[in-house]
Parts: sequence; structure tokens; C-alpha cells
Amino acid sequence: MSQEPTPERASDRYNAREIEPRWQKIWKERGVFRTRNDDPRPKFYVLEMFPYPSGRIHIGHGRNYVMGDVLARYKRMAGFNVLHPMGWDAFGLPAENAAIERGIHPKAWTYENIAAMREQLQLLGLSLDWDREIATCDPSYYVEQQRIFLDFLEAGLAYRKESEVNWDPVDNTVLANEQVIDGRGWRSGAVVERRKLSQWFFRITHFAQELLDAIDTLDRWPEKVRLMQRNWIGRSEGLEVLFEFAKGSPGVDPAVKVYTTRPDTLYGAAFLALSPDHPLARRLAAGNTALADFIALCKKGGTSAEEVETQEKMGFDTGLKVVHPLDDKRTVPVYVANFVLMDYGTGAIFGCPAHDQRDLDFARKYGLPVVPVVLPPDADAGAFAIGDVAYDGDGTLINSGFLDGMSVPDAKEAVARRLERFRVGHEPQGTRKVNFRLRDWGISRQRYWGCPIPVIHCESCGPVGVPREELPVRLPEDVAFDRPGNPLDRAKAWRDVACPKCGKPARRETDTMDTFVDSSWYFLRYASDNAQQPLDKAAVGHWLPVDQYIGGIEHAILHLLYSRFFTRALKACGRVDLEEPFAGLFTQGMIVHETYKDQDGKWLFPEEVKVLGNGKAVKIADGSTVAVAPPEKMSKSKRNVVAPEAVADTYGVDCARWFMLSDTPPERDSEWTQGGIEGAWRFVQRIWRLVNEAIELGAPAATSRPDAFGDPALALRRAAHGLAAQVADDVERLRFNVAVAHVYEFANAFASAVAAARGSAPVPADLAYALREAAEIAVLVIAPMTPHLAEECWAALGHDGLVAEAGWPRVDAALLRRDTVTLPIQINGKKRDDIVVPREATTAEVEEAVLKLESVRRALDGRAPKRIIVVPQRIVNVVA
Ligand code: ANZ
Ligand code: ZN
Repeated sequence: MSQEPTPERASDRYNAREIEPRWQKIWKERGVFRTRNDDPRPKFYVLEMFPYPSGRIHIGHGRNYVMGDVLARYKRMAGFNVLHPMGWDAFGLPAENAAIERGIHPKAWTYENIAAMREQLQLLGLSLDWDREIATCDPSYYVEQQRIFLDFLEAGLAYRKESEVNWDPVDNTVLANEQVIDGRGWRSGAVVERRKLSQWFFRITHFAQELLDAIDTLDRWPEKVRLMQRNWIGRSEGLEVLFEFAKGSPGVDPAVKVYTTRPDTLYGAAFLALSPDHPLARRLAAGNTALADFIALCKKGGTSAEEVETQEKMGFDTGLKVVHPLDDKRTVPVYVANFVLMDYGTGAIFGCPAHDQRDLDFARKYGLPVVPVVLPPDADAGAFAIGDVAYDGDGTLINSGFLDGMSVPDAKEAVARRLERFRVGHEPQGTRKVNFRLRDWGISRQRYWGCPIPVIHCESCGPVGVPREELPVRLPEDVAFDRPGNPLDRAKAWRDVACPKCGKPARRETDTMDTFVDSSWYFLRYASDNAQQPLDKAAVGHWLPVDQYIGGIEHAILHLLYSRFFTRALKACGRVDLEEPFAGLFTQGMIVHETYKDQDGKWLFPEEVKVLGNGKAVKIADGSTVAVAPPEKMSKSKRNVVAPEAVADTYGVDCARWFMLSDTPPERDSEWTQGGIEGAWRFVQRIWRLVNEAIELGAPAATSRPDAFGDPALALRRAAHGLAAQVADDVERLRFNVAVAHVYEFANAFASAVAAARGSAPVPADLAYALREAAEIAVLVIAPMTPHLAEECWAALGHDGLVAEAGWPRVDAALLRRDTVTLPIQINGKKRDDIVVPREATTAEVEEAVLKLESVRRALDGRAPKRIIVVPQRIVNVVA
């Protein structure tokens, strides 16, 4: 696959392999990308989501870094003090798995990967301030995280509670709900079980309403992400309703409280269902082994809402009955059902089968009545019946006593009003209630390679925060991975300590923090250029919010929500003065590549394959046929990856950068192809040639500006200034593919001007000036995208300084002003239309535009016009 492209003339050839490392070395030596907090220029903070050091990167990982880099370089040229840092999300399970599988210590594995990946990122020519590099596994980073934990603890934002967790029996760890996929652990694939454990939680629900409201202010976030966050927080307005037990039902309590968002459907209630964890269900189970067995059966499988929802619906009839709140002659049976969650609402529901799919499935299974109470707008009341699909739309109330004829919202309100007045004992029978789907964030992980939770458990004092002067609680390095479970539990010397309060023997907390904690504040850490003060309020105040955050859509919910929570929680603790950390968010598309399989069904790397076109390919080694499959996300497992080193070696890094920005809108997936990278290579060569020709044909540097410009010179100047203005706008709006298209368009105009100059000896002074000017502008404009090429050209143009430190070209607004005139259009002597054209448009251009007008096309009806008379700047006459 990797064919050496053929240069036209060797002497003309731009040799990226030799040139690129040279400029990278110079950037590094001169520290051009080092950022100072006391720089007086306005700030701009560009951040790409930091990588997990999993091994080596492939070109698919590079796209978001390159996009961020283009913006950072452009903003620097536009006069901003730019912060563009990089670091490593370095704690996590894979390091530990490597330790278990290959006997490498997680720390060694992680730091080796960091070293390799740092080199790869540097190879991409990214303008990063490496002085601010952080790794979350470094004690100098996590010491602050432990202080933050203690702050949260003191503020009541961290707490401990018994909770049911997803237990991965293979990895021996608790999993977050999101880490359970189809009932299995996300890494091990083992069927997840439920267990009760004492866990640390962060009180994210305290901010639920604020986090929801502030989504409205995030106007530079993709609408899709805002919607996902809203749904995740899941605010719902409903009613808590008390159902009294019927006489003869030996209820332990006088009534059961349910939560409903559809009080309008109350007349359609066919059953009540309690969560298997509902206190009443538990009490009933104590005297009923069949119920106890049923509850045990419900415990199989994960705890997430999705999981519970997709499970087969199961119920157990308790034999108890409750009285319908709006009709005391009716009773409703009480079940225990697996799909009712204890940690939402009240842990009990009433089921209305006609208007809720879950309830319908349940009712069909257990032979309960299905009575519709909402009639769809165009349905016939006599004929309307529910089949297999519940109706959850709007409509008019039927079969509902005093509600009949009302709309759904009116009926909700009417039920709420009435039940608010009724009493059950001293309590109102109905109470309006807002609920959130969002749950507090369980952060405890029974894992070694994470940030230690700075707490000591004492039998007399309970959990005690580690005194701040003793921080960091360092991870002990001398641990063994030869047995399953958390090695910290077995690290006696580390674990067993004296209680900081009473001095009695006590035990360290051996759980570590969820790695999402590490990534919830790293963007604040970068603001500080001082390791002694990792979270520096003034520095955060200066740099934050991040002006442009770039990353994958897979982080649309958790990482972003946790970071938003952290920022608010830190503010509540007085640590920062900020609410929303990310002012602008962009989610980039992925890079995809065809996949190749040989005749034995083994995946092949692209470099092992010769692509013949038409979907055909052969194996280079033996010429055997290769099966080509459509492009997919680059991934190691399918081998459809391209190493950045290979691209750099053959074509140069600028080609890779240029290609990643070209063609496809940045939010969409982009296909990596051989043809594409070769196209990028030809472009780089072409720019190099054009700039050198312009140097040769153009005016020497510092030639003074001629007083007047003829048409060819003026046209080139317009094109060059227009380019600078357009690309600035494109990059500001992250339309990188459009910026690339504008550069291509300009290159054509530039090439014509160079050819015209070659044709005229001597080159007229105005054109010579314009050629030089155009070359300088072009070089500055491409600098954010192909920075090495730009530096080489800049030097060739005779500049001493670096393009990386140069300003964006100053655009002469007069050259952009495209004066227009409005011309009336007459068809056969009658005015039919108007057209707006550039004042300097030629007769031919006007004619062309006129023929495209709808009115003219209609009049001509497919025929050619007899005549078109253009009176320049006055009127156009069409004779049809
Ligand atoms: C009766 C009803 C009739 C309901 C109907 C829906 C449709 P959101 O909008 O997500 O808040 N529910 C309440 N608590 C529950 C729990 N702990 N576990 C499982 N389901 C629970 O959902 C609120 C609805 O979800 C509530 O409204 C309740 O069912 C159910 F035609 O009440 B509804
Ligand atoms: Zn104690």
C-alpha cells in the first residue's frame, strides 16, 4: 500500500522527512508554545479531551488534536495568549489488567505508554505547552484530588452509603451502570451480579436543577449533546399518590405511596407494583418464602435503569388490594415487580396498561384488565381498543368519571387538585413532586490503579479524613497482582494505620476513586503553571472557561456532566469562581478505514495489502485475494489502522494534517484513503513550488507598494486578501474542510498569476508586488494547518522570525468590498425581475447570471433567447 510518490523534478521536491523534524526542534528550543499566565494579551483556551495512555496512537486518534491545533495556532496568530495543554488520563483498569496478564507493574506500563504516545503527539507537530503536562496517576496531581475529596466531605458533597452495586465477578470490582453493557461487564464480559456495599458518593443530585437550567446557557455546544444531558438529568413533574389498603388486606402500613407522571390515567389503573427492594415487599417476604424467592430472582442482573427496563417483566401477586383513590368501590391488586426501581420516585407505581408499554406487557402476562382512558384525537370512541402497543400520545379522556372529555394536561391538573384536597390520615392523598433521573455519583472502585480515597476507618470514630498535612496518600508500589481482587486490601503495611483522631488501630480506605473523578477537574489544573498550587483560583479565573473543548461524542454525557458538577461543587467549596467549565464544545467525527481479511479470515494491516480498485485487493506477500469490507472506525482489533510514523515517513506530517482537515465536515466521519493522502502530498508540493516561483518572479522583500495596480495584479490581491478573511472565518467556526477548499481555490488563482508573470518579461512591478504579497499571505494562512511547510516557505521568503510567532495577515478591507448593482430585467419589453451582480461584472457574467433566473427560464421554456442586451450598470433586456 505504501507506494513512494513520484516527484516531478527531484530538485523541486519539498522533502518533509528532512524538513519537519528541523522545525519541530526549533519550536521546542525556542519554547514558542510555552504559555505564561501574566501575558497581557487576551486569553484563549483550546483543549482536546486528554488521552488514556493505552499504548500507541494511530492516525484515527489524531484528528481532534490536529483540529484543536489549527485553532490554537490560528488564535495565536490572531493576537491571543493561547493555552493549549496536554496530559494523560492515566489511571484505570487496563494498566492493572496488563499487570495481571503480563506481570508489568501498572505504573511502569502507564509511563512507558505515556513516553511513546508523547513522542507520537510531538511527531504530529502540535503546538502544545508541554511544560504544563500532567498525568493523573502522578502524586503531584492526585494530592489535589484528595484535598478536593476532603473539601467535598466537609461540605456534605461526599458521603457514604450502603448501596446496591453492579458486581463484576471476573474483574472483582464494582461497575458503574454505564460499564454494564447488556448485563455484562464492559471489560470482562462477565454476567454482572448485584451486591450491597458501603460506597462513597458525590452528591451530584444537589445540583440537578442548576445543571439542567444552565444547559440553556451553553449555546456553543452541539444541540445533540445538550439534549442528551437534559435527558440524563431527566427532570419530571408528577404526583405522589397514596393508595389505601382495602379492608381485609392485612397491609402493614395504612397506605402505599406511588409516583406518577400520568395522574390523568388514574382511572385506567389495573395494578400497583412495588419494587423488590420496597420496605413493604421485604416485610411481606419475611413471612412468605415464595415472595422471598421471587425477590432473590429479581436480584440477578445489573442495576441500571436500561437493564431493568429490558429484562423480561416479572411480577408476584401479594394478594393485597388497595382502594382506587378516585372510586372507593374499586380495588386494585398489589404486585411486586422486577421493573420497579427502588431508587426512583417512591419505589412503587400504579400501572395503567393502556397507556404504558411496560404496564401493558405486564397486564397481558398476568391477565389484568386493559381499559383505555385516553382517546387519540382522530380515533372513534366506540371502536378504540388497545392491541399490543400502548398508546402514550395526547387525546381526550374517556372511561374516567369526572375527567371525561378533558385534555391530558387538564386531566393531570384536575386529578392533582382533587387528590391534594383528599386526606389519608393527616397527609394529603396527592402531592405534586419533581423528580430527577440523575443519581448521586458512586465513586468507589475496588481497584489498585486509581486515586486513593483519603479516609481512615476507625471502629470507634467511623470514617475519618486523613489530616491534610499527611497528603498525598500515596499508592503503595510494592503490591502483588497474583491473586484476584484489590491488592490494596492485602497491602498490610500500607493499610493498617493509627486513627488520626483517637490513635487506636484503624484501616485505610482501600477503595480508589472512579477515574472519571480524575478527568473532572484536569482542565482546571492546566490553568496553574505552578505545581505547588495545582488548583489556583486566580489562574482558573484567568483561563477558564475553556473557550473551545474538542472531543468524542462518547463523552457527551458522563465526563461532561461530571466536569460540570465538579466545577459547581468546587465553587460551593470556595475553590473556584466558575460555574460552567466549557464555553464551546465540538464533537469531532472519527476516521474510518476499509478493513481487509485474507483467505484464512485473518485481519490484515493496510500496509500488507495492495488495493487494485473496484473493491479488489491482494496480499502483497503472496498475491492472494483479500476481502475488502467497507470503512469502519479505525481499531487495533480489525487492524484497519495507520500509524502516524508511517505517514510521516512517506509523506510528511503536514500531509496527514492536511488530509485530516480536508473534504469531510469535521463533525462527520472521514475515510482515510491512499488517494487522499497522495492528494495532500501533491498539494504540499504545489504550494512549495508556487511560493518559490513567486519568490523568483515577484518583487524582493520590502519593495514599496506601487501606487496603482492593473487588473491581473488587482485580481491576485483580491484573491489573497479574500483568502485571509475567509480562512479566518472558517477556522473560527471550525469549518476546516471549507478552509481547505478556500486554499485550493486560491492556489488556482495564484498559479494563473504565476503563469501570467512567467509569460511577461519583465514582470510588471505591480504584478511582482502582488505575487510577493500573495505568497506571504498564503504562507501565513496555511500555517495553522501545515505548520512545517509554512515555516520552510517563510524562511525561503527571507524572514528571520518564525511563522509560528507571526501575526495573521492584515486584510485590506477595500480589497474585499465587492460593490454590487441591482439591474432590472426586462423580458420582451416588460419588467419581470431584478438581479444583483458585482459592479465590475462583465457582460458575459451578467448574461450567464440572467439565464439562471427562474423568471427568465420560465419565459424561455427551454429555448435559447433570441437576444440578450446588457446595458452595463443600467438594465438587461431579454428577447425571448
Ligand atoms: C402511571 C402511569 C401511567 C405512568 C402511564 C406512565 C404512563 P419519568 O417520566 O421517567 O419520571 N415510575 C415511577 N416510579 C418508578 C420506579 N421507581 N420504577 C419504575 N417506574 C417508575 O417516569 C415516570 C413514570 O414511570 C411514572 O408514571 C410511573 O408510571 C413510572 F400511562 O404512573 B407512571
Ligand atoms: Zn478513632
